[in-house]
Amino acid sequence: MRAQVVIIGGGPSGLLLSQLLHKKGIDTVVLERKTRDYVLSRIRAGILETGFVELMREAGVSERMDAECFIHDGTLISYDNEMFGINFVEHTGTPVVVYGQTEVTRDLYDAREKMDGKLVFNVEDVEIHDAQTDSPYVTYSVAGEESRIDCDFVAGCDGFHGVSRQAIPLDIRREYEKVYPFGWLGILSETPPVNDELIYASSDRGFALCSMRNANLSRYYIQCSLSDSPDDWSDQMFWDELKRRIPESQADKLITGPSIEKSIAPLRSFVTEPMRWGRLFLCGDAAHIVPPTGAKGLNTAASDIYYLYHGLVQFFEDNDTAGIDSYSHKALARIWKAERFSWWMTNLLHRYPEQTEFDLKMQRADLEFLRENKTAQSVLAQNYVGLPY
Ligand code: RFL
Ligand code: PHB
Repeated sequence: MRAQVVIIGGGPSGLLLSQLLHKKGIDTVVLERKTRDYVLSRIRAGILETGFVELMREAGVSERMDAECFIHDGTLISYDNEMFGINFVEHTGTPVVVYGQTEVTRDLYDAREKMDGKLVFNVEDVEIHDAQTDSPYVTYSVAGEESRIDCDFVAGCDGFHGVSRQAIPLDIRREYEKVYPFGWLGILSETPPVNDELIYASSDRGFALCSMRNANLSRYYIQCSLSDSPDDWSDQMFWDELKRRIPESQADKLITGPSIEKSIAPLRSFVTEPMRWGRLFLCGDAAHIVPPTGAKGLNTAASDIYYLYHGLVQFFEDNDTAGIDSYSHKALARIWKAERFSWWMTNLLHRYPEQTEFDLKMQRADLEFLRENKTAQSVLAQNYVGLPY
């Protein structure tokens, strides 16, 4: 088999790239380790920057998103019983969009299948060969049967645990990592959201986040210990703890119900450099991870896809390598700023095991400054709605 671009990983990064390239007449094959249903069962991101939304429109897959999404003009931040709002539109002219990653991925799968896109599920033993030559190829097997695809380029969109990053030799690859000493326990429940806007809550008992998917589907998170397992937390325990971490005015009106999903995500900051090796390009979680506090993970994946998509189109249409040559540099310049923002938001709002009284005072001063100072709010707003591509 032959394809112009082999895309490893059928998560949002890989599917979006495939769909965008397809619209430009560039053919791709997407290799996914799991099944479509498995990928769609993972509950992840909820907030999209407008840059992401624009890419979905360009890919021709925005119809349902445009009809069903919620537009959020701002967010709420609380500490103890204090709560204040930051209006994104006032500061930046731009809102954010609430539309779940599950729905984004479903829309992309539907579009790819409608257009007879080549998607191979249940692949195993994916290997990238000759990435440093002009004729790379990828081998893989499905149910024990081996296949080979010759191609011009390979896009490694296979997430943090994928094989693409590992294909870059260790003497070239440099990795930067920070692992946080806590996780997020998240639940999804068929209940109305407690507030029209998201609430990022700092409290003596740790961080909490009130988010949503639609008018009757809420997503809540609480900071938890890394040794916890979701089974340690009954629904009742979760709701009780959440209520202790958000302002009383919100706890009093919180509507609870049975969870329909419950999981724990560890928090990590991670970047690998460079993001290109020969004809292999890394995109999304394969190259970088942010803690979810700034809602930046999927959105940084989207900016990678934007740069790579334009670079590949420039190559295939004009035989010009300028876009792909600057890919790693451009993508990393934006990613490091999103890493900084996510790290800062995490530090601002979470309780750390080794935190001293002094550290707590610093955190409180930072929160009070943010509450009182419009310039500080503007800085948060600019980062939250997304820095320009
Ligand atoms: P994914 O989604 O991990 O997809 C990678 C795909 O590659 C497949 N794969 C392989 N396929 C073939 N061969 C192999 N060897 C393979 N190895 C792996 C996997 O099965 C998978 O299908 O990466 P992608 O596409 O780069 O997308 C990244 C996003 O998923 C991620 O950044 C976000 O979910 C992060 N994130 C958030 N991002 C936001 O922008 N806004 C948010 O509000 C937000 N909230 C979150 C989040 C992530 C969370 N968790 C669980 C980590 C909230 C949470 C709780
Ligand atoms: C979510 O709704 O899952 C969500 C929202 C905002 C975040 C992280 C996760 O910062």
